[in-house]
Amino acid sequence: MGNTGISLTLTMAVLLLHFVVSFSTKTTTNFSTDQSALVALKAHIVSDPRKMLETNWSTTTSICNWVGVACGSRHQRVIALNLSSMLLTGTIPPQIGNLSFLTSLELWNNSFHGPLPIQLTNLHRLKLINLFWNNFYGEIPLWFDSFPKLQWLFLNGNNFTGQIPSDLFERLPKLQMLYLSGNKLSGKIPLGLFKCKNLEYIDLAGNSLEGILPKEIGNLTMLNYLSLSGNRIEGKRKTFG
Ligand SMILES: *[C@@H]1O[C@H](CO)[C@@H](O)[C@H](O)[C@H]1NC(C)=O
Ligand SMILES: *[C@@H]1O[C@H](CO)[C@@H](O)[C@H](O)[C@H]1NC(C)=O
Ligand SMILES: *[C@@H]1O[C@H](CO)[C@@H](O)[C@H](O)[C@H]1NC(C)=O
Ligand SMILES: *[C@@H]1O[C@H](CO)[C@@H](O)[C@H](O)[C@H]1NC(C)=O
Ligand SMILES: *[C@@H]1O[C@H](CO)[C@@H](O)[C@H](O)[C@H]1NC(C)=O
Ligand SMILES: *[C@@H]1O[C@H](CO)[C@@H](O)[C@H](O)[C@H]1NC(C)=O
Ligand SMILES: CC(=O)N[C@H]1CO[C@H](CO)[C@@H](O)[C@@H]1O
Repeated sequence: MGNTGISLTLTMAVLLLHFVVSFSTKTTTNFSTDQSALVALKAHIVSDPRKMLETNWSTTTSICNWVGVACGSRHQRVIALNLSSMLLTGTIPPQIGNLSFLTSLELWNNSFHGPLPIQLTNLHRLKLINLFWNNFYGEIPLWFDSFPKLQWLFLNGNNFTGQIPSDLFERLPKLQMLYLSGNKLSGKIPLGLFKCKNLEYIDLAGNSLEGILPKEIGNLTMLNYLSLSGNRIEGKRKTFG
């Protein structure tokens, strides 16, 4: 009996140890995954005149204390990144896609440029993407439909070209705000847009869009703001709300 008791206790202790070790290994692994993603981002910033990140984003302190970084309290994973209005110039590296707990990505009012890396699609938890007032260019990627929780999408004031992909919106059921104004988008407003039943704000002003405003606009019962000015779109001006 005594022996069984001891060996049971031992087994439990070994199991517990195993659990603690594997748990902390996992946590560490993912923590440093986030860290290396942010270090990669920092390495892709070519100009930081206010030295916002230079000393603050030091690997000797926890990334959760870095300026612009917010972590979840339970897992200590990065849930929000906000580098807005920091006068930063640079590109977004593919490693951004490793911040797998990210719900909010805000880089607005900087000089980030280049195309958006496809690895952003790994970030299924994103609710907010706010990249307005940068110099991102290229076409608005089709894969922007990979965000089942996305509510707010701000790509206005960049240099995006080409058409708005027609099936872009098929899988964005939660979208409430869509800001694409001040780019160089052309072609027609895709019908797919009107499948986003939760849309409240649509701003497509200041592009080169053309055609007639589709009657399906009436399907968007939540809509209370629509701006199409500065395009070549026909249709009556209409007030919602
Ligand atoms: C980095 O910035 C954050 C937020 O401003 C601040 O709380 C933290 O102390 C800074 N860390 C270092 C090492 O400067
Ligand atoms: C992000 O940072 C900007 C500039 O510091 C601030 O105005 C904005 O409120 C922040 N966003 C959130 C969600 O806290
Ligand atoms: C944009 O960033 C610059 C530099 O930080 C700041 O002076 C300006 O007020 C910001 N604009 C907005 C609208 O926040
Ligand atoms: C992070 O992302 C890059 C590029 O997408 C990838 O090569 C790398 O294996 C990922 N994982 C870690 C732990 O950095
Ligand atoms: C926008 O893109 C065009 C080429 O498509 C380029 O000539 C122009 O310099 C870009 N403008 C900005 C502000 O980045
Ligand atoms: C708009 O609503 C009508 C009537 O409910 C429906 O038949 C049509 O498929 C909808 N169109 C779009 C693009 O969602
Ligand atoms: C415990 C935990 O969150 N593990 C995750 C660590 O990161 C990898 C890659 O992003 C995930 O596959 C694990 O689930």
